[in-house]
Amino acid sequence: MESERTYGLTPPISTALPTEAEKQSNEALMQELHDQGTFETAAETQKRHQVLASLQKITDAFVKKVAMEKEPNNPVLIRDARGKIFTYGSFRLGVYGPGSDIDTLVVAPRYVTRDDYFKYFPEMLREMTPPGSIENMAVVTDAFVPIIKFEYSGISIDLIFSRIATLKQLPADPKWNLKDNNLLRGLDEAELRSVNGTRVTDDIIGLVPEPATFRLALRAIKLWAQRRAIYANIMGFPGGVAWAMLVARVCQLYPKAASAVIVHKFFHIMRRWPWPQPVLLKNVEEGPLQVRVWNPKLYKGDQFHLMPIITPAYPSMCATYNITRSAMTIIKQELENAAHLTDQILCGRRPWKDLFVKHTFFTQDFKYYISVTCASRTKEAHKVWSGFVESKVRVLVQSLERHPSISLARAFNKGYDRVHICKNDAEIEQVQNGSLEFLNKETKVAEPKTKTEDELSQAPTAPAVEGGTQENGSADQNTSNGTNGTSATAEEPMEIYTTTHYIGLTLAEGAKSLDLSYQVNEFRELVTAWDKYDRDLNSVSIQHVRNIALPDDVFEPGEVKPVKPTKRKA
Ligand code: 3AT
Ligand code: MN
Ligand code: MN
Repeated sequence: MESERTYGLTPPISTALPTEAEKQSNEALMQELHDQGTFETAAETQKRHQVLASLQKITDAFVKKVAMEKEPNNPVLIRDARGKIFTYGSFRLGVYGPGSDIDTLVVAPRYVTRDDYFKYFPEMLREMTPPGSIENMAVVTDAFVPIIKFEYSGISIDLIFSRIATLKQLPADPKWNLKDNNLLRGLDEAELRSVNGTRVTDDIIGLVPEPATFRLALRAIKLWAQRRAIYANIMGFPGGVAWAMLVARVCQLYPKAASAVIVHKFFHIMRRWPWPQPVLLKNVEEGPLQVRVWNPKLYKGDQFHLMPIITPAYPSMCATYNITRSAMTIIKQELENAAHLTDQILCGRRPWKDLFVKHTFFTQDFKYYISVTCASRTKEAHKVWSGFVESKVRVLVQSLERHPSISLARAFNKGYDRVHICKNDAEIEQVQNGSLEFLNKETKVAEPKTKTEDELSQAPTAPAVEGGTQENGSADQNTSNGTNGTSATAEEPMEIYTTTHYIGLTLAEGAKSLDLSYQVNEFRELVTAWDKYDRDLNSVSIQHVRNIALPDDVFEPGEVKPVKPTKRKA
């Protein structure tokens, strides 16, 4: 018998091997995930590996170039100069699909700085690849994690960088990795964040008993969470890393189980999880740096995490620090529903596809919505502005859920990007305030293709939302905010870019009216106080939207838009 390693902080719940029925259910799950298009072809995967091999070559050349520049009289150092690429994200976890990017980290010896990376890497990418194969490059030097984004032969690449300050030469051993905490010594915050992605994913893989079982189960959980619109770190839901850690924990508890069983147990374990007790894959490590490690006993802030899921690699952090109270309510409900569904699925009474049914955020879940529309006059300005506003929507959600008349505020997991063609300032102003009258018909809205089985929405019977001091049910009084400084040429049609986020509201029992002016104004002040906010280019508008007034493009073919209830019951 092989020696059995224990994974995780507690002994397994069961070490049972899969039964025949479970093996069959597992086959069915695999088939369903194929049918749902979550796997790419072997040829596409091979292309990814070619792209990575090419990036490794460029990385070596880049390090050598810097070595020659900085140590011209050190031929040995130049001869042995090399870099190394690592991946993180869905590719590293082995759960990538046809549209996934490759999240890649470039690691270099200590004399190579981030400035060198941004100075040389973009041009070397173009020089060392076939003409035209690198497209849409964006170099973002001042981001939280500085990054070069591009497409290489049609594959999106997120390329980040860190040097290793303790090493003048990277080891040639192909097994060399970033696990050793001492490699973090001397790195700045951006470098620490950059190596963290790889260190965390590597640790997660190393902490599950059967990586292949883990991957298939995680694919299922990811697809479920995406379809239920509860997969979005930025909106206050768990992101890819957090879902991966939850699945990994369940794998530790059932080390021999098939993926189908892991999925089933996942819902049962997680719906009963005694939050705020953290989900940990191993004991939180101390390390060589003067950095904070998640510890609610030491740090008051860490006590506020509602559903703490802690990254294993030093320095451990809470991957779910931004989960809101409403998000937690929704996640628990979804776990509960899925637990019952998978009870049926595992015993063969329902098919796996029932687990992956799309959410009903726009068709059924709410009668009242808040829309947050940010607008810009140029594509470039919009990228920056919409990114910032997106990162703050969760703050508005949190302030809405504290409102006495609101029991639940739920942000949709992503915003809707639209392009509008306006002929004059009046039209621009309407667009800035959320009008879709001047929509460029070419506008594509990013929504994953999903099978839908929606029924007609129920006739809503909640109390009317009154604007309080507002008129027309609009929460936005100062509608011309940010538009004052400019005047568009009357003749030339102008493109206006908008992104709209929708927040669904459930009113508290007995709530009679809904005055959100305080929350709305506070949010508007927060985002427009940003030092990169440019009132000539950017604007933001927050509106009430009734379910029956939702725009058509949030509905997919086959979905039924809510209609005004008729007096009679059908
Ligand atoms: P896809 O298959 O690419 O859709 P993924 O899990 O790889 O799924 P991403 O490429 O968006 O997702 O992210 C990969 C990792 O990059 C996850 C997280 O560690 C890091 N990351 C992504 N976005 C952010 C962000 N805004 N802030 C901090 N870290 C981020
Ligand atoms: Mn990715
Ligand atoms: Mn990415």
